Amino acid sequence: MSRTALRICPLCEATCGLTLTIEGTRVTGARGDRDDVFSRGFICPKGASFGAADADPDRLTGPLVRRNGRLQEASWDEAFDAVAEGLRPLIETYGPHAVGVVLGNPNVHTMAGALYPPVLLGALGTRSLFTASTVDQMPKHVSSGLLFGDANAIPVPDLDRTGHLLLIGANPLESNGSLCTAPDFPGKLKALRARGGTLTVIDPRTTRTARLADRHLAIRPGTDALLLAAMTHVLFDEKLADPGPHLTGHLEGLDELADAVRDFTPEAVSAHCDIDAGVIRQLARDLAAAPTAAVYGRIGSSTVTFGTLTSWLVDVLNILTGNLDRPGGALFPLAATDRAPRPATPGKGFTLGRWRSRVSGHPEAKGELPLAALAEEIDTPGDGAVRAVIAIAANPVLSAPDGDRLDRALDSLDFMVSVDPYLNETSRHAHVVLPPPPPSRSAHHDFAFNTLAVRNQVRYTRPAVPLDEGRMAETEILARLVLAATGMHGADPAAVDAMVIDRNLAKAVADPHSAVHGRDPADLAVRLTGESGPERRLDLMLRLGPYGDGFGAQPDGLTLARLLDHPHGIDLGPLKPRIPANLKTRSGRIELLPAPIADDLPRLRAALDTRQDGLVLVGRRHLRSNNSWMHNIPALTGGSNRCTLHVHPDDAARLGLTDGLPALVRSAGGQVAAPVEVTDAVRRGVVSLPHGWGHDRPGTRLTVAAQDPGVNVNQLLDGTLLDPLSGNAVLNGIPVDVHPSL
Ligand SMILES: Nc1nc2c(c(=O)[nH]1)N[C@H]1C(S)=C(S)[C@@H](COP(=O)(O)OP(=O)(O)OC[C@H]3O[C@@H](n4cnc5c(=O)[nH]c(N)nc54)[C@H](O)[C@@H]3O)O[C@H]1N2
Ligand SMILES: Nc1nc2c(c(=O)[nH]1)N[C@H]1C(S)=C(S)[C@@H](COP(=O)(O)OP(=O)(O)OC[C@H]3O[C@@H](n4cnc5c(=O)[nH]c(N)nc54)[C@H](O)[C@@H]3O)O[C@H]1N2
Ligand code: SF4
Ligand SMILES: [Mo]
Repeated sequence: MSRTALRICPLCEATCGLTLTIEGTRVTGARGDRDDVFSRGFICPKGASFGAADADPDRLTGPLVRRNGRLQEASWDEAFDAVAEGLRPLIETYGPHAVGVVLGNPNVHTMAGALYPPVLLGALGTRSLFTASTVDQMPKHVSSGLLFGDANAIPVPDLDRTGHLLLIGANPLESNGSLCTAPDFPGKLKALRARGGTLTVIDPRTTRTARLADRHLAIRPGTDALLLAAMTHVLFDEKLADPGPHLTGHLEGLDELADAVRDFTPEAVSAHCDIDAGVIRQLARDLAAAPTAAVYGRIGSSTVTFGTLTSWLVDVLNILTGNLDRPGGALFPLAATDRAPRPATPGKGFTLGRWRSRVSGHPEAKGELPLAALAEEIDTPGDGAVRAVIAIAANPVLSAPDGDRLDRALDSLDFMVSVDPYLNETSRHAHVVLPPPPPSRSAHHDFAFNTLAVRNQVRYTRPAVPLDEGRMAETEILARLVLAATGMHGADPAAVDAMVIDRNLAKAVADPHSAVHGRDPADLAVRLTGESGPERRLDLMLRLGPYGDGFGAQPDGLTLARLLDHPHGIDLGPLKPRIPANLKTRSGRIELLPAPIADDLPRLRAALDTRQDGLVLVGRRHLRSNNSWMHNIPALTGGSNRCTLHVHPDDAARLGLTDGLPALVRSAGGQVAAPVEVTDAVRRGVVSLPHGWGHDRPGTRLTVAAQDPGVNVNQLLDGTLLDPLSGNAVLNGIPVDVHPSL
């Protein structure tokens, strides 16, 4: 007998609703949920392989503890005993900064990852926080922090209503979108064109997204900041800059901005970007002339030398063309678990560099140090060295620069715990591995992605399949980890949720803007519903959120119970303007030319005087991949999803490279050898390797991935190439030379 259950897909940022077919306890099929209020039945090959990913026989089924040098099966109690015994003495001797917390990408795809790491960090008090953000979107957080005073205020393109989309360094036809949660991104781009809108794609590769565009400009990698600065220049120069009545009065520094971009004429940047000056002018004019438009940049605009400047310029263009915070432009979502809006008041602003990393003196950004600096923080001896690592859903040995060095560094730790379903390149170094259950066994709500979604909506799915005997929910694993790491080992994990609830209720009743101001927190706590601590925490956030019932203040408002009555979700409407209420800068306005940006502009100006003509490397993603951890699913591997070096035919001829034969790629940071794939999908002067490969290290349990391991592109990096403002690793536009490999 088979049955069906709903489950929001956790495999990428699109958050599609899936209908799973389940036989016994096994997921045997997955299709798009046509009634899902947001995804309306969309599904991609990864979502369709949910069952295969869920039932991967290589997933760990219980905790592992290192004994006499070898990882061995253990009970949960033994595992948490080992965590407490491993961590506490180190913290007591060396202090909290000796514990590095490493948070990987799937934390934004699980409820556990949203609810517990903040508690862990707060209780530990460590400054040694390293996350996937600094190999990804930290430049966007920094530019948003500086512009709007809130690092998490990230405008998203209003895909369903815009008339003109300028897409920079993103390939949503493979990635399904990022910092822009939109199920069926491909369909939305087609719909944009069908309604007469324009799609422009800026990408050194002729991606599937580029092929869909009206205009594709194969820019020279790493030069987008120059291009966007020149477009900004044109807007001022041709008197096209017009933020619109809705933003006027909320802006600071417009004249200073005009001055700051004066040198960046289209003629000055053209040769660097390899884009005709006339085309650059036209891009700016078209953007200004479009009735509605949105500029949107992702990985290719972020993981580059000028990542923060590029991210800043993306929103500068949205602002100057009047498109920020208006329908059809780029707007700020308002998620159901966001804080309820309140009257606009100046905020605390956003500060960078409140402390610095020990070895290289990198400034912190958003409380984080660069993931690229993790290895040196471990392997450089001295006071303040990282001696223990708590890794949650992270595989930095493959995803961060110089995996070989990090490999050795992790191996030298006094203690390491990994919360990971796999024994992989990173978790193999752990003293304790705590495996979460497969996704079918977990409840799901998108705390992070709803704040980035192109439509306000809320959905929650309970576990599709009950937990198997002997398994522990990831929420409980993380709650117990919090206790074990903070000297409360053995306490009831429910106490962690109760503590958070009490704290948040105490804050809410003391807040004059809260719907529950002045009420009795104990009375509110008993009104929370939910089968578990995490559910009660979700209930609390929903009820105090912008659409919430305010514990009775808005009787029709949102509660967990009401959400459970709507298994396909609740639509909360299209994105709405939010400025100025959401601004948290000290001035209470959008700060167009913040000091750290102004201070970084000379670096960009200097780039005008340095021509780089050599070969550079960029990355790429494949629709059936997911960073480093889905190469173990047979249904998703093979075909074109391979770790090959894309080389343009002219470059192949010039460099003596042959399709199918290996090439040696060398950079200042290292070298790798990979088979050549000659293709005009990449422009001249640029080669491309995907990331997340290199599954040939011993001591892992990735049977399928190890058969076709590929190479780790991040071995080309030594961790020194960073965007200075954000500490983000430079992963695109790396100078390389390429030779046939003998
Ligand atoms: N050269 C290059 N490098 C890159 C990139 C690039 O474009 N080019 N992209 C970067 C980007 S954008 C990112 S986000 C990072 C990603 O890098 P990481 O943050 O390291 O993420 P993944 O590679 O996805 O590895 C995720 C880990 O989480 C585990 N995992 C999977 N599901 C779960 C779960 O439900 N719970 C737990 N606890 N663990 C789980 C997996 O087994 C794996 O070990 O890589 C970055 N690295
Ligand atoms: N199938 C699949 N989906 C994924 C992932 C995955 O690994 N596989 N990873 C997920 C994650 S963690 C993230 S962060 C998102 C990322 O989502 P996207 O940002 O859409 O990621 P990519 O597909 O890497 O697209 C980046 C594009 O930037 C281009 N590029 C490189 N350098 C430059 C440059 O200097 N300038 C410009 N203009 N373009 C450049 C590359 O050629 C590439 O086409 O995808 C998510 N979705
Ligand atoms: S697009 Fe993303 S969320 Fe949707 S089914 Fe595919 S992997 Fe899952
Ligand atoms: Mo990412």
